[in-house]
Amino acid sequence: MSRTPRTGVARAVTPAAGALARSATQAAGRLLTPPTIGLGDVVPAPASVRPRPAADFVLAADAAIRVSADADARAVADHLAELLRPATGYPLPVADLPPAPGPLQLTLSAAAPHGPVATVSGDAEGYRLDIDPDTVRITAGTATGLFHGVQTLRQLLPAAVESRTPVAQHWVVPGGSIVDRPRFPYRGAMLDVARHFFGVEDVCRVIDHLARYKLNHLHLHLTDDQGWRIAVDSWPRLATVGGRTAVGGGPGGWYTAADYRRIVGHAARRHVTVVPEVDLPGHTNAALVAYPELAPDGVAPPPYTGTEVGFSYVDPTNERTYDFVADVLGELAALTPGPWLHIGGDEAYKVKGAAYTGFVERAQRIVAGLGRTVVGWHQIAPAGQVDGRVLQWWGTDGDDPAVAEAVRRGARVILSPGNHAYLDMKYAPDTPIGHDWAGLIDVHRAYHWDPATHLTGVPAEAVLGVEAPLWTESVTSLAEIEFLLFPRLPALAELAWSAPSTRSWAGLRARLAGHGPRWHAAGITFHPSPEIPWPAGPADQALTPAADPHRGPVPHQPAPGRDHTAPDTR
Ligand code: TNX
Repeated sequence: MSRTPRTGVARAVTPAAGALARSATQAAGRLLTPPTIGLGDVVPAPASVRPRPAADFVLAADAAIRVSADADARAVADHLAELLRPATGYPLPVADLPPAPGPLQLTLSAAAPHGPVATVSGDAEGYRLDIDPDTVRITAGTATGLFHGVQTLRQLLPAAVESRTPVAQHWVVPGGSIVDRPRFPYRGAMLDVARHFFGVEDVCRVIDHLARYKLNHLHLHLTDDQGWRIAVDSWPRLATVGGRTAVGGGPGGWYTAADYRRIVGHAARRHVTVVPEVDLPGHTNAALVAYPELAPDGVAPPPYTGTEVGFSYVDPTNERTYDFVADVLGELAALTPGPWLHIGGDEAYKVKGAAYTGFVERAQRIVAGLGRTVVGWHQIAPAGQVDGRVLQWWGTDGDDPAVAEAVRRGARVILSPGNHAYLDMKYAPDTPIGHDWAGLIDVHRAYHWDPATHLTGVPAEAVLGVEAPLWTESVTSLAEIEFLLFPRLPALAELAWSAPSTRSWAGLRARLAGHGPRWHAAGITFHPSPEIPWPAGPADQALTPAADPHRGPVPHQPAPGRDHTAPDTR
């Protein structure tokens, strides 16, 4: 059971409100639909786009989806059907290929994707999309590639496809071919569920947002001073005591094993891997409240609901601490199918020198012993190398000799530069929530850096990818999460997916503009950044996000004066 009083309240929707939301969504879908969608209007920008203007495809009411006879591919076909059914109202039955080919085809092929950019071998995530008047065909070597192809197809349909209720619409897909594959294998976002807790439904919706933009990792920051968010059977008070607090004194909450499995399962069906983080040895006040024996003085500290960092730590000289680390990571590993375990390691200001590196090295060995790959914030760089270890760099100055040295010893790097990728930074001085310690990050700033060359002494081969962290000291609702994610998350996703030769700021601005109506139709709150030329529309349709009738109203309606709105047409 998730402790999510907020989302519980938001679901109480009256029939009248539901009807209103439905008609508002339909109206917005009709009015905001851009007149035409080009084959290249995709975010992230595909590797190769070849339009064939006379070859548009129109989805018919009796269309069927045909898929290679493979369980994972079939799941992708079912996902496509589920995406298209609500707005089209079409039945879209799914069946195996062959015998009947059908107008929508998802084909697994060892040779795919083939085409001008498919010369790189081992590309497990690439796909090919061919659209002609009779067929839409997605071909890929893996179900993951098919899934990414489906997300591209979704973006090529009119924005009203995002409606959760039927819309009268000509469902046209522009003709031509796309061949696509990612630049970096690790493309992610982080959600801090420790400073404020977000329930399973909210996390699943964030996963959906990642999947739209071909991000394939969700890092969950599960523990911090203000709250412990995952049940641990062998140390039960971590959740039942340590989970009861949050920044600002709210009720907190935690995930049971079943909750966490639901998140992991939802992510897996969207080809997203969950990366759980237990932040150690600092950021542990909530754990110490639950188990004072781990504290250096053995005394329980008061619960913490402020936003300072760096004051708490588990005792690195106490063997019991390592029992705790091994038990917690062991249970988490058992619940987590993905290869990564994140041990934090940031801002442990009171554990210095050899005490710190010694602690990290033991934690790294525990992770290795569980058969997993360790990830840590870049502060762990001075600790000894273990096979495959990954440093998540969150600095703001690309000269970091300790990280460069760790890379020379074999570490790989995930880039989360604080001044480009931190989604908790404000867009502008008047952004109502967020921080500014790493600067203001508008869409241009989020987009203007190159992961392959950003860190001195860290070659492109050592860069696993990009992750955009969202810390939630100032974030209390799903609408606020979305406001900080959109439109920056799609911009960062493009940096991680698209080759530099295929993308540009001018192109991104134009393509993001076309996504505003999609977000509106999907009920996604976003920041109407003045950098983006959002399509014009009647003023009243631009002011509130369309509520999704199946979710209830948008959980947090913006307070007066707050700028949590759908596209601004000024
Ligand atoms: C730094 S980035 C932190 C977090 C804060 C964040 C706020 C990192 C590894 N540590 O504890 O939430 O700044 O922006």
